Amino acid sequence: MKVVCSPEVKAALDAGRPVVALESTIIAHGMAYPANVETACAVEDVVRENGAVPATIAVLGGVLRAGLTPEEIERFGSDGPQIIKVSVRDLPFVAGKRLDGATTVAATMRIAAMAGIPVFATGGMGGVHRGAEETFDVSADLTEMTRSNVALVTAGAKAILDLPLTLERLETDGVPVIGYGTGEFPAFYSRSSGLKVPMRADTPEDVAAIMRSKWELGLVGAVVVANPIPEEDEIPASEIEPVIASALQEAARLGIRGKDVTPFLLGEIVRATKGRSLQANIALVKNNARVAAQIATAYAKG
Ligand code: PSU
Ligand code: MN
Repeated sequence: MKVVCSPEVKAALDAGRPVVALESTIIAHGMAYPANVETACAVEDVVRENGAVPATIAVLGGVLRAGLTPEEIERFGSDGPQIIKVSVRDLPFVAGKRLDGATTVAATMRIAAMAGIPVFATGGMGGVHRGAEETFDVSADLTEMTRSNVALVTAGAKAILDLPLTLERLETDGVPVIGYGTGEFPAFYSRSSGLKVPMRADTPEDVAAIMRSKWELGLVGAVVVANPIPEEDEIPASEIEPVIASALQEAARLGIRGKDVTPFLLGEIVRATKGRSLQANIALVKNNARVAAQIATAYAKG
């Protein structure tokens, strides 16, 4: 199966110019309409302003696509949760049944790798959920990081997760986790988590060199670039933690399971913070898009 690239994405890839992959679950399931569409378009603009071509990835009518039109982004945003959230497990279903699908980090990484796009910006990657020792809830994003050669720029991992266990799993899987301009693993809404990153890089060129070395060594899989939310947009951990705790309680009370867990928790947090967490989320995605475009540019120079 081939990935169908937009003419702009195809031209950039053919010419060896920088491209940044973007996911679509964040559009359909991660934010409400119309903030989701505004953010998706603003993020594409940030990628362009920083010298790269944005490739928003999704499945349309069963076709794997890289680079959506503004009309397609508008439709994904307004149809929202009606569009199937597609992780790697769901790809054969939506492709086989010719359906639309909003791709998670895992599915987007796979499609980006198939298309030859080595850099991908998201908000926050999935990881090991709190209580995973009972629920076994570990995002397929982590599994895919052992399979697809893509650098993922993420604001650390969402504070709804178990961050120490997420880092342990990445260590076991041999996935480099690079603190970008920081020695600490960022916690999505907050810059700090109290957890150290195993390595640090301060420039796009340093990250590009690490990516090249990983793949030249024949090591398969992702490089995680943990990029903290800008200071002016962060929500201190002490403020967000009680909100997360009550969202987790509510999820348990309602028996939310499987792929519904992450969208449910994000929605609860937006409601409880009266939109402040949404502002933080938008700011960090844009910041990740900027850094990803700079890394893609450095990597393309070879
Ligand atoms: N980060 C966000 N918003 C999101 C997600 C991440 O800021 O909506 C999505 C991503 O698509 C990620 C997914 O891959 O949540 C993880 O879902 P799960 O835990 O079910 O694997
Ligand atoms: Mn899960």
